[in-house]
Amino acid sequence: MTKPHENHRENVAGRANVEDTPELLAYYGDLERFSAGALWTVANKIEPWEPKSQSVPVVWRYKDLRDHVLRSVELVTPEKAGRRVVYLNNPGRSDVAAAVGWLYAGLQVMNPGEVASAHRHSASAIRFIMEGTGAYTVVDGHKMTLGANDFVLTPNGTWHEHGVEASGSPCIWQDGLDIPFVNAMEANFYEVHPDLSQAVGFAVDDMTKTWGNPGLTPAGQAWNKGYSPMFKYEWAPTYESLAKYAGCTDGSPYDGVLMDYVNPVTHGPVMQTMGASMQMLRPGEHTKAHRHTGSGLYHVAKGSGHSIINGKRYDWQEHDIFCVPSWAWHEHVNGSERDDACLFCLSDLPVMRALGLYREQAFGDNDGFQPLLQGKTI
Ligand code: GTQ
Repeated sequence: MTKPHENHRENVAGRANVEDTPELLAYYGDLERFSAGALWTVANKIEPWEPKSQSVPVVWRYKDLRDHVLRSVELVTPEKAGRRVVYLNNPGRSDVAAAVGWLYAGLQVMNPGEVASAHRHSASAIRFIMEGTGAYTVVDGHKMTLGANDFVLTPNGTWHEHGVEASGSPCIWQDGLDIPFVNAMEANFYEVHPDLSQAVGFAVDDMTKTWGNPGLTPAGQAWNKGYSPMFKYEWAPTYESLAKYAGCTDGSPYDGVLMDYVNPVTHGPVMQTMGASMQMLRPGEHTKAHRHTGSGLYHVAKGSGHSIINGKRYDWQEHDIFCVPSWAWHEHVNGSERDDACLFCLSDLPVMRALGLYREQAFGDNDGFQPLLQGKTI
């Protein structure tokens, strides 16, 4: 650890640049005794020229993790563990258990017939289903059936529980929560449901059937909560929408064919703190590099390829998860000349935008592609 007064000696007018002297060191010591400090000892660190993410780019490969996730089934029960989850631990963010930035992620596994008790918390969550049949989630009494690549919300404050029907098969899904963010805001509450489970009070999948119809909204139905009433976004209509849109757009040079999941009432993000998108990279597509504020956690929904993040290449295939830290240069490449590839992305962009912190920049040089750092394939 560097001591505060050793941080950043930048010889730039207008920036802190004070050499230590015995008098100053004594002065710093005196201030410390009264829980105070001299700003110039920390100024360049707390006000960097541009964001300096503590997260490092990581790819979590499903072929590496899947067996370990399944092993947890023999080791702990959902009753004992609360949630049987292997979480994704970014080496730069293990102090706050984040996968990237202020986002948490984990791989949860459940066997047929298992149920994890109902709870609610201030953190919001999504699940992205990876494999298995018979998975379901209940959110505030609304039961949703879940298939591969479906994406379900459990917004902040909603009671939720997960299970797999006895007739199903072992299920694995990705959880994504804003736990680190809500903890950073010192606003996280947690409650276990008094009955440990909820009564289902509505027709199965009613929220998606009510609110998820293209171009139509249920007459006379009001919804004014801060999150989308469409709790589940299914893969088939998502893919169909991307394919249709791809048929009539050149897409973005930086993102290919990208669509945001939205709250059908506001057309804004699905939740206040986290947003989600699905992007299609057409066969052979290589997007140009850009960077923006906001952390992204990508889940490969379909296909294979690689991304170049801050000059290093990260190869990925179906169900791998990788992260792009805030303000990191990134470009994506579909490795197939025949098939499209689809990337689901969970992000904190709604926070960035709502707070006026969103900023983006195109990589200007080299036709918009990052030069690869030597030997940097991960
Ligand atoms: O299912 O609400 O992976 O509270 C971590 C914390 C899942 C959940 C996780 C959680 C949940």
